[in-house]
Amino acid sequence: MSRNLTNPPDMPGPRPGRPETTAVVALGANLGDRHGTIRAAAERIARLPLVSEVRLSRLFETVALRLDGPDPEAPGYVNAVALVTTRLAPEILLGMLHAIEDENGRERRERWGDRTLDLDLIAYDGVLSDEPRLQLPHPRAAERLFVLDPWLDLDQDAVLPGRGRVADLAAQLRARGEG
Ligand code: A4P
Ligand code: MG
Repeated sequence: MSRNLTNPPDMPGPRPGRPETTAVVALGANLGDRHGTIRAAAERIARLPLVSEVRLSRLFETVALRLDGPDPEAPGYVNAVALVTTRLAPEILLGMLHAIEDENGRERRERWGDRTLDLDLIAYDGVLSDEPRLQLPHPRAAERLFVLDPWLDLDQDAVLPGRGRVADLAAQLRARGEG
């Protein structure tokens, strides 16, 4: 086959790619070195391809929420939120978050059971999704102070898409004695 190198065929231009957006990731751990695991997970997220910045909130001590309610007898959680600037598509980002959970010895035995690391995608830009594999925003985020408080720590003006201001959601939960 001969090639005309003086007049090469049109090459595709650089792929336009996806614009940078902010993803909100909730981190939780109630087994092992909880603080160390959360900080290491945030650093690991920062090293993912197409992630340019990660801002980690302070770490919050919280009571374990079980399927039947809060359980002060269960190992307590450390929770945090990270604001992730990324060009990864949300489903790809969630797949990578699951891989980081696995690297940290996450076992999926029982729903809402004890865990070395849980990484949930709380929101991705304003995207709404009802897919069981990727619900956006996270369907239980609005009822959880262990998500809303660390998010507010990073951004007092945060908005949960479709649900409203995070500060208002947190105040409503506190007024009802929930969360
Ligand atoms: N999935 C769908 N949408 C999402 C999303 N936006 N982010 C799917 C993350 N995952 C999403 O998740 C179960 C399935 O949800 C996955 O297949 C995923 O594709 P999982 O992490 O394997 O299981 P899980 O975490 O036990 O279940 P679930 O229902 O996601 O639990 P939650 O809501 O994450 O709650 N108490 C305190 N104090 N702090 C905590 O952080 N966390 C939980 C877990 C319970 N109690 C807690 C805490
Ligand atoms: Mg989870």
